[in-house]
Amino acid sequence: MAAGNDAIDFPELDGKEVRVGIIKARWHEDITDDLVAGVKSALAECGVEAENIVESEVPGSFELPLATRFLALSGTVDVIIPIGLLIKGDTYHFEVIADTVTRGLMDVGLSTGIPVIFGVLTVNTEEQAKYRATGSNNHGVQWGKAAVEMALLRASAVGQKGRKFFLGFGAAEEVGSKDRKSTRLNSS
Ligand code: RBF
Repeated sequence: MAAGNDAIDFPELDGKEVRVGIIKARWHEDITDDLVAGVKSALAECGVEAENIVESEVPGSFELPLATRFLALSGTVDVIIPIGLLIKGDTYHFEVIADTVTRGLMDVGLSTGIPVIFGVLTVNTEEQAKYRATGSNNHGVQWGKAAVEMALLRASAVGQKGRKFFLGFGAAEEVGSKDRKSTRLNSS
């Protein structure tokens, strides 16, 4: 069974107008840095401009959901990739926060409409984490591609930069500001 970066294929992705937010948790930073590098290589492959990538960081994975929400509400990015690594330790920390962080990140995407990619590795050992953060199995690569795909999906669904309006999935039609206004009024 295909796994890791071979698990799915991605279509051709044109990211030249996509703005991406990356938020890295500093716990296990040598490994989260590798994941960020994987993300950036995929973004470059998709044509995302370096100047359209916003990077910030938080102490640990527990802080990712709120930081992601702040960035989503800022309106400065089209998609966010929160990156963290939770490794099972001697305490119940992992059990207590893994699901919560996951749910928190999902909630931000659903409540703001800004796509949020799940860039948190939840593993038993550091060795498992390294395997998933290096070489051809660097999961950051598929997170970067997933981010561009979801940003383009959002653009086609709800428009971007005020030039389009919602028509459901597929190609949104470009409309002028006058049309936008009347569309909004009619639907209210
Ligand atoms: N943050 C992570 O991103 N990954 C971890 O594996 C991790 N393990 C932790 C283990 C313990 C016992 C504690 C107290 C915190 C840990 N954190 C970890 C940090 C956590 O996500 C958060 O930054 C801090 O609890 C401060 O809110």
